[in-house]
Amino acid sequence: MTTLYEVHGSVALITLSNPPVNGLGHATRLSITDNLQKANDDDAVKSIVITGAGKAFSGGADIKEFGSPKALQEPNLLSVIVAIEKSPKPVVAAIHSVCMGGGLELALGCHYRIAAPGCSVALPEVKLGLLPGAGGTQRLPRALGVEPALNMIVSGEPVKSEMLAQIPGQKLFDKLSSSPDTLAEEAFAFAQAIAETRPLPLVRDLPCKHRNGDAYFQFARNMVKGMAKNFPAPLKCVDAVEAATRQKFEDGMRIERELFTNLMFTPESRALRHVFMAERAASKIPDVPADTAQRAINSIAVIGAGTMGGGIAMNFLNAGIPVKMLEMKQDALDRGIATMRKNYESQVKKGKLKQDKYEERMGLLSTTLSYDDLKDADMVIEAVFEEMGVKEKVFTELDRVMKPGAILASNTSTLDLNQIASFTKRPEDVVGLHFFSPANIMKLLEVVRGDKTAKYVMATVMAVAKKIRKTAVVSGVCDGFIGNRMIEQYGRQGGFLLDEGCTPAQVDKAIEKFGFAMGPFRMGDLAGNDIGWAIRKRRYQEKPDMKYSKTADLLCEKGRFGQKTGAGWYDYVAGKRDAIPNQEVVSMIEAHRNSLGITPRKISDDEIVQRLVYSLVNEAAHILEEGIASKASDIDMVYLMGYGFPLYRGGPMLYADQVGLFNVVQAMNRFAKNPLDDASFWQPAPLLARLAAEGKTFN
Ligand code: T1G
Repeated sequence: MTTLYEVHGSVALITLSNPPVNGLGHATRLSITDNLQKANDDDAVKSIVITGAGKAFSGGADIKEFGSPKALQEPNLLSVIVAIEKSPKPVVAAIHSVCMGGGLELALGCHYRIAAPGCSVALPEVKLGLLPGAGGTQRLPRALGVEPALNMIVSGEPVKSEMLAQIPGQKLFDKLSSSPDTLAEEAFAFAQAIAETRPLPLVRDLPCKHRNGDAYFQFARNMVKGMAKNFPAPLKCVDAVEAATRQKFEDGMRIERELFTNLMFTPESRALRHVFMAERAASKIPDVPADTAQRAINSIAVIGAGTMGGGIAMNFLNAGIPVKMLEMKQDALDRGIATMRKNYESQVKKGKLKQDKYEERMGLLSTTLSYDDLKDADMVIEAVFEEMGVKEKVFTELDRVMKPGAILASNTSTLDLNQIASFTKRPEDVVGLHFFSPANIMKLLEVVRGDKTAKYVMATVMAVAKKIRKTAVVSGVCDGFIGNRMIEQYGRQGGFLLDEGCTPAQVDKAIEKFGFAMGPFRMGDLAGNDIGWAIRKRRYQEKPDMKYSKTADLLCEKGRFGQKTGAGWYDYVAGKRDAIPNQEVVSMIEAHRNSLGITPRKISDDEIVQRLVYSLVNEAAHILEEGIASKASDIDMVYLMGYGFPLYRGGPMLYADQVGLFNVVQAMNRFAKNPLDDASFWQPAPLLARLAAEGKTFN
């Protein structure tokens, strides 16, 4: 059973009990209608209360059911809500903690609603590429008023129950309990008080008008169009709510249903639902049970007060965790702290951070020039120069001073974590925490698991990642881990495209039209072309037969490192980020082509996008085969959260699934025939070839 049934005097209590968030899956829906019937059949029962067990009233429809027949299996959510409305005995919703999506729609079908203060109330369906599909677009405007309802539906953002209760004329809540603890008894008392009240009030019978609807909805559409970009759902939310003001209830419900069903099958909704589940799946490590004991992390040490060290430290200060920062010289410390202050002060100026919060956070920061001061920290994260000799010195010192049980983390982005761990006598306590710059902004955190990293260390850092609001993805040890290993192939394809006839702007525009935040050349200018240059120089030694275009080296030899030197693939005007195409660079590329005897050809945007994106997919398939990543959705999270892959496409692996792996392999076979490309790279990874041959998908 996924609802509990009790009778107390003349009140029947139906408690949703489907952990973790009382998702309204089929079994729960059936259990609600069965118990509703039971309550109506029991003469001793005069009124009914519905509430939720655990940490939510209800988190809505069961997202895990979407796409399966169960989602529509009767009683579907619409039928459950109608059954509640038709109940001859009054039904009171006792709402607490979280009341979202279908959970709120269920409550709107009840005759009365009592909410505890502090409850998060939302219709977040738009964040899944949908709109409320069980009457939310028709009932909420009736209960709350058209404009506050439309704001909630289009934003999907939660609003606190006490805020909603203050909206003039609202009929969403009949009352707020004086506290969460008194909700149950107040709901019971209310249910007894209205037991004989008739007629039973129905939200669907409330009027729903907007005094100047045409103008308002036109304004709403213009606003939504701007923020919706590649997502169709927000505009459909406006359509559905407008229907509530213009149609009879049942007609409005039909319009909502049609809009909802259409959105369910859009690739954008498929992508957003995939991301919702992928983000939560990433925190689960197949061989580390959820109940693995964790270490308490109440204090952090950060080695290095540079850009990365400062950004890393801010994450913990923001989470209220004290940080002790070490540098070799006082002026480096002073510079690092000044940068952190500047970051916080700009947030205060923008109104994103209160002054007292800023001071509170900086109050948690201490500094030192001596390793011995770090010994009591629960975890230390080094963000020093990316060179193995330096890492060795740092970890030897850390091994000497840190207390037993401390976690020793490296922020390395490319170096071998197992080798770093070997500099200590406690490799089981060594882990990689690869933050992405700017570390206090980027959500992605690659957690690099060494061969000897202990399971409790993994469990601990994954929990810490959630606490500092990072999306953590576990990576095995290889050069570049997941993201940087994939982007190296993406960058190689960008270079070959230049050799074969493209300009940097053509490549960037094509992939930005596909949805990337930035193409490879604008991104190189932002990150610094010298970073890729250093990696290629290492590559030329390690893998002399790995093919690269020389154009990026030629660019760096001219000192055109990008925005930091005012010029890279593009020119930049001081203080502006606009990438201005530079004829000298284009001529340099043309001259380089001539020197190779290459006749430039016109390359379509489709080919540009396919070669860039499929290079990610093929390298990712190798990463999966080698067990560097444990699941394809983890790779999607890396690319969505750290590399600007378009959210509405769900990540490279979901995108490849939607194109069809057979088609991806076909395209790769074509690229392999191009003598100027790298035929050996375009041999499909065995996993990809197998899935394509079997008509299967990554996800
Ligand atoms: N369905 C299924 N599972 C869900 C779920 C849901 N609606 N919400 C959460 N979970 C799982 C989640 O996958 C994770 O599972 C666990 O619960 C804890 O989640 C017809 C069609 C409710 C605020 O969009 O916003 O109703 O990883 O880590 O931080 O109009 O979950 O443990 O296996 O996020 O405390 C609309 C989505 C659905 C709400 C709790 N509802 N959920 O946050 O825990 S569509 C939503 C959330 C709908 C109707 C339409 C949050 C939360 P696991 P968590 P949390």
